[in-house]
Order: sequence, then structure tokens, then C-alpha cells
Amino acid sequence: MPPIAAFTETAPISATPDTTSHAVAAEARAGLTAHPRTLSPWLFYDEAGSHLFEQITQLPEYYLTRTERGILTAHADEILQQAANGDKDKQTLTLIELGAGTAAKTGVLLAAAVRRQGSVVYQPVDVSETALAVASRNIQANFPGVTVRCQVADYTREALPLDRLPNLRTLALYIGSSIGNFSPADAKSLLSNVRAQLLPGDKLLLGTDLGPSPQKSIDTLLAAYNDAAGTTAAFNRNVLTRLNRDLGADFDTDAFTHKAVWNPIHSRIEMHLESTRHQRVHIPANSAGPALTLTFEPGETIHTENSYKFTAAAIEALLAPAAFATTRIWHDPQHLFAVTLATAI
Ligand code: AVJ
Repeated sequence: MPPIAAFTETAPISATPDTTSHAVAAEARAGLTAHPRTLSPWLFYDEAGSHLFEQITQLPEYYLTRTERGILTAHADEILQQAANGDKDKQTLTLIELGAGTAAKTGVLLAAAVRRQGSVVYQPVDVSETALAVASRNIQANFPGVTVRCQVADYTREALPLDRLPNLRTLALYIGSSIGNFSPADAKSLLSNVRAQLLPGDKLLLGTDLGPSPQKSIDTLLAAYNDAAGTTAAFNRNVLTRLNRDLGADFDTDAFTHKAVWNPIHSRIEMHLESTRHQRVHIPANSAGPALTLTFEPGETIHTENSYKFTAAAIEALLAPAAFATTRIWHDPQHLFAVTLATAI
């Protein structure tokens, strides 16, 4: 296995900590017996899927990761300065990161925090203990002055296990456009949960992909989810491979086509798997229920992911109900992606 460098991208693990076969079985049963059929995006991130996601982040068409990294790199000092600003007695920051994974993009912000205040306590939160171990090792080795306190938790379900440090202001990081996988209602409750763990004046840094605009075509968006090399197609189909392995299902993965479509009503890219023929799929009895036989007609789809795209107004509309005021939005020069600093009110 190649050594994992501090700047290696890894999957933003948004799975529940309960990724046991029971959770997979329950999720697959509920989704595949619903109409239209769905599978939840956390199912993508088994080992093969996490590796495919890492490859996606390096594709020429997938601008999101490198664009966000560019924004963070260009504005790290300013982001830290604005996050600390506004309360003279509490300007020392501690950084907490939701879904930190291996903290690949965080280094640039940690380095800026160390420049600004000499040292910083960094609290990555993730469901994956393995990813956190890598994060901790890489950060401690490459960023002197950073103290890492890992917390294994599912921030999408539980209250944030925030270790409140006296007299420190918290800067919570939720980057990578991970919030794009949630419906607006779920995104608002997630942000409210985060907000409930913060004090007024604390900050949130939120990374979001942007919708089409005069500077950004729908084709740019579609290409990011329908790359020429077929990596996103493999990532999408891998969910069926996972169900075959984890549940003993018999999906013929070659009989499903990857589809990425722009939904202008909901301002989201949708990924689907489309059956190319009439087929039956069997799932043996498991802890979630009896054996299932699913019939797919040609053209019938499984909806596997939503990836919401935002405008400045839409970002504010998510943040405001969760009691965050938008403080500042940074963009890349092409206005593909946004990084928003919000203040807990
Ligand atoms: C990890 C949710 C940000 O929506 O762009 C990449 C996942 N899906 N290609 C995204 C993904 C297909 C990604 N997020």
C-alpha cells in the first residue's frame, strides 16, 4: 500500500458508524422496495468505493476538490483572521472538523492557525477510526504546533461531541461540499445540531459547490459526474457490487448504466443506475427481513445520490434557520465553488 501523504484525498465518510451488514441490509431493503427505488449515498463508501472517490477527486472534470483547496490556500490567513475577529477576549481558535476523514484539506488552515496564534488544538470528528488515525499521524508529523484530539462519532445523528475549551473560540469546519448530499431539510437540521454545540460568536466554515450561472455551465456540472474515464460510473455501480458482497445479492452490474442528470427544480445533480433490460435480482433473507426478488424493467432506475448545488442566497437560506449569520463568502476566480464563513448568533 502506498504511504498516505497529508494531502492525499480520501472519501468524506458520511456513513453511519453502524455500517454492519444489518445497516446495509436495512438500507437496501427500504430503498429497493420503494418507488422510485433509491439507495443512500453512504453505501458508496466501502473500501473500493472510497478508493474510487479518491480517484474522482483527481479527475480533470471533477473540479470540486481542487477548486476548494485553491480557495482555502489563497485565503487561509484571511479566513483565520475573520474567524477570530469580533471578540477581543476570545480570539484564540480551536478547530473542529466534521467528517474530517484523513484531514487532507485541513493542513492549510491549521498552518494558518499556527502562524496566527503559535499553536492550535484540532478536533477531527469522523465515523472512521482508521481515517482519524491517519489524520492524527499526518497532522502531528507535518504541522508542528497542532495538538490533535480525535473523536469517533457520527455528526449526522448524534450531538457533536464538542470538547469545549475555556476561553477559546470554536471554528467548526464542514468542507468538501458534503452538505450537498443532504436534502435542504436534513441539511438545516444538521446545521442546527452543529449550532447547538456552539456559543454565540463561534464560527462555521462551510464548503459548497455552486449551481449553474453565467460563469458556470450545466455542462461543467454534468461532466464532473459523468467523466470520460468512467470513474464516476464505476463508483456508482460499485454500490451494487457492495450489495452482492455484503448481502449475497445477484445484481448483474453490467446490466445497469450510470446516469447523471441535472435537476433544475431542486438545483441538484442526481445519479441513477438504469437497468438495460428486463431482469430479476434476488437478495437472500437477512437480519432485516425475508428474501426479496426485485424485478427491473428496461429503463427502470435506482436513484443513488443527490448532490445539491447552491447560490449565495441558498447558502444563507440554509444557515439562517440554524442561527448562523453569513459573515463572508470566498469564491475561486471562475465562481465554481464557495467557502462561507458564518457566525453563530
Ligand atoms: C463527496 C458528496 C461531495 O457530491 O460531488 C462525487 C460525491 N458523487 N462524484 C459530490 C460524489 C459523485 C461528492 N461529495
